[in-house]
Amino acid sequence: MLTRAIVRTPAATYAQGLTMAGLGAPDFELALAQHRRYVAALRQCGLAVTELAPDPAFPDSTFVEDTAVLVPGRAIIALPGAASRAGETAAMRGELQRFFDETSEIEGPGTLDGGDVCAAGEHVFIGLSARTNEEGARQLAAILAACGLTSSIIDVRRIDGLLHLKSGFAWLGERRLVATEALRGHPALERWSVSVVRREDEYAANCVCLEERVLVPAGFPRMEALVTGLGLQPFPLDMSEFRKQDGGLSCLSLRF
Ligand code: CIR
Repeated sequence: MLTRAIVRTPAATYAQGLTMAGLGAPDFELALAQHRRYVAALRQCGLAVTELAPDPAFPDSTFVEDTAVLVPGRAIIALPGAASRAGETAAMRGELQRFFDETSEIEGPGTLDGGDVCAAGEHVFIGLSARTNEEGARQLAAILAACGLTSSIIDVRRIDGLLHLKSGFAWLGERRLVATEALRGHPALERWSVSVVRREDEYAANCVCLEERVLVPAGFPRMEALVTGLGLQPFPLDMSEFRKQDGGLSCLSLRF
């Protein structure tokens, strides 16, 4: 059961971050308001939230999920694949050491973004992407195996529009997954119950399941209906200013 989350408030340099979305420049004040709402939602769902101060040296540092992979009892410090983001892990390492006795590190030449890692109970899906390479995935799989967790690889490098695996994929508890159309039929998903969303709803496949509630981006009624149909409760949040920077709901927090 998840009890805590770590977030980082967007910095004034937020608009200078990486993006391929082509949706225009983000409105910083609106991003701050959406972030406040996101933090409030995590608290409403029962999580104790640690809010880290903005770090203007790293425009993408609000996307804290990419800096680490958290499994019960262990924090694995990632090594983000984008050069401008690699330094984000230093501050997060110190923060996580307050909560985790055991830490591991992804080491070069491996690279790994937390956004490519989807923990689904005792199993972890690891995406290969433009940010996570085979060596990073191999190192993570070995660390997870030592923790008693199984893993499988999903290569999204040829899938247009997916920055990370979780840009189009999420765990909804038990054996339930939600995935974008392009991942339908992937061998790693056999024996899982996969709800497939249409390409136009792909952004909403990045959602966050917190027990019975599922944080979903606002504006995707088919996704809300899908969540309701699974007996869960959708909790829509406006994400427009994070989407402009290629960020999804899960990217804004580390949950453990
Ligand atoms: C980046 O390109 O790294 C950021 N602008 C967005 C990161 C989004 N993170 C995620 O999907 N886990």
